[in-house]
Amino acid sequence: MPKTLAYKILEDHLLSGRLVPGEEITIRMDQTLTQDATGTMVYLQLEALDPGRVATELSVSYVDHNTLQSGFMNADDHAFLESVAKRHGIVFSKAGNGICHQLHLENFGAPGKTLLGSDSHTPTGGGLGMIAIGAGGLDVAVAMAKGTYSLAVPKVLGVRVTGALRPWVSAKDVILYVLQKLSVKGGVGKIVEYYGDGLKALSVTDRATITNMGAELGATTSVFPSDETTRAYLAAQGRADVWKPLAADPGCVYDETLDVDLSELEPLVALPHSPDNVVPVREAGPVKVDQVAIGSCTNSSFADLMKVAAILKGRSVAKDVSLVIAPGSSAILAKLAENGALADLIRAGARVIECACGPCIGMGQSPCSGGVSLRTFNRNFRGRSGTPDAGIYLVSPETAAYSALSGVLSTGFGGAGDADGIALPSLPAAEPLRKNDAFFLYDAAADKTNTPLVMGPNIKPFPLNKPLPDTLFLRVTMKAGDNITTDDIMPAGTKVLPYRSNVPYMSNFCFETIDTGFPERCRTVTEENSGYDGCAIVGGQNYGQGSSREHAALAPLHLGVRVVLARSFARIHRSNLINSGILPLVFEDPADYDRLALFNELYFENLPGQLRSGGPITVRNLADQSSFRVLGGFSEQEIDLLFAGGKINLLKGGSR
Ligand code: MIC
Ligand code: SF4
Repeated sequence: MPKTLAYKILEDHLLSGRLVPGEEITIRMDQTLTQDATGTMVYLQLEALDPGRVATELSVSYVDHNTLQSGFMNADDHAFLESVAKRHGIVFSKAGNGICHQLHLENFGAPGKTLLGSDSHTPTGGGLGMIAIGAGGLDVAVAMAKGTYSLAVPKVLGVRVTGALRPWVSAKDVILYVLQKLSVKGGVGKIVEYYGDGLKALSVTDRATITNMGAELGATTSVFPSDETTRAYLAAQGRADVWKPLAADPGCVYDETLDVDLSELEPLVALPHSPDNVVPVREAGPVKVDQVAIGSCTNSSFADLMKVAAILKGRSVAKDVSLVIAPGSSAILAKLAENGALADLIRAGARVIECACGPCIGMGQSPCSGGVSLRTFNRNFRGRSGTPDAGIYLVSPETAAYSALSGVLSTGFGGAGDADGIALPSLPAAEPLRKNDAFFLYDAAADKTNTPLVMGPNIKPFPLNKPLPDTLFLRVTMKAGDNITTDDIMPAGTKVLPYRSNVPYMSNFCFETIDTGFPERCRTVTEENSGYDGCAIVGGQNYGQGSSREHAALAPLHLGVRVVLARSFARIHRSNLINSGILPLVFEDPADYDRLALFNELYFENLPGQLRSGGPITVRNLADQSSFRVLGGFSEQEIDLLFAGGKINLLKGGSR
């Protein structure tokens, strides 16, 4: 039977299970990546698993999130990460080298390979024809130790691409269009596979913009074929040897399909505060702009920044606009410096900052109070920029640069740009970028496990759960709404992000942007003699969407959360909860969500029996002595994890 490209790559890596949607499979992981904000936990967990050299073909540890170093914490973390890399044969990318996904695409991604990353935008690699999946840190640690990863087989959604993009319309508009059509929940349980004639007009970095932001669809990953365009990109990187042609079998059948005619697209914008809140720029109304930020793993490629430089060249950023640009990698920045485009950016009034995540994760460049910031990034969740009442608009680099000049949200599309004498450059599909080996440390020597770990005082052990008891008596300490993000559960930004290695400290900020009382309420529940076994969180639909940060499970675990009840869960967060031994349970009747309130007391009886039976689980609400039912939908492997109180306990033999 003809197969989709996604299933062909999965089949090639299949170790156990059947490729049937919903069934659990285990696949071989060729590569892993980590970044520093999730990486310290990943590597503490890896050390707990006591491995030798990593079992993957290649593992890379990037430093890109916590590069402000406003105290000793980050530099200590970087030293720790470097020491772990040496011990286990992991490539280390130093701070300043760039953003993990951009760097991985440039230097290590290869068609047909599998990649697991402790960051939700790992699917960027799908632009090169990889199956690249974002996961919680512990899953990545296990992939490094054992070279494997287990997941429920996703369905495949085929996106047929035809036509060609018009000037001032680019890859960002393609994915914004897909988000408009499918929403932030539209990709859940699916791999998004692109095919069709229109692909030849999209470069690898365009494709990577699209697969990157497929994360915002909630998709497991997104993938493009590997074709002549891929070959040209890899050849330009001096890596033609890793190229191979890959495509879906002709006549394969997709579970769902979507058509995108590139010629029909126009510049789009995601309005605050969700990436799927998409309208055409021309319909967004007059929006006066305070800040424009260009960069992030979505839109910081050489081609993106060359377009920006061409738009800005010889002009000035509007007087009341602050324009900030963070290139995706040091190789890109070096090339912009060498060809003079950097001078065009600076002369136009751009603040060119370090090659790192920076403003995308709220590390600096927060907009002014109530400000409007146009960003080429992938997420515009409320508060993520560091300014709670700012409005973040997601746009393409072309729209961002043009708006920086005009001072209002606007586009050169439809003649206006050309009328202003701005001609967009015609760029080759791939431009050679010289790898910047000054920023990479390779330590491939066989056994370095006696290299000492460098652990600063901010690095604290990660919390461990207890094995599943027979009964649970819990108190509801949080009732949250729909689409709660992991930025809501465990905020980032300059105040909190530097403490990623210190879960006890971080947990003081849990749910801070929604309800500052949460940590304290949990503490009264977990104090001795309270009579409770712990806390429960109640959430709406798509609970835990967004980032892969495991801290959104570890901080609640530290605060005593044993169960999260929601209308539905986002994939990575659900796994992170299970890996931490916290039960993610879905209301059988969604209306039961409305019947629950803060401080309700919930009683679970015969939990092991109920879990093993695979059927609905009954919960008693002591507030009115009513009962309701929730569903786990757990695989055998997940049940074992929950019984043991989490993955580390299970792997260390703590199962009951
Ligand atoms: C993000 O974009 O939210 C992050 C920061 O890159 C996260 C990872 C993290 O929280 O460390 C992600 O997307 O997974
Ligand atoms: Fe970094 Fe932003 Fe990309 Fe996350 S989305 S990896 S914070 S650039």
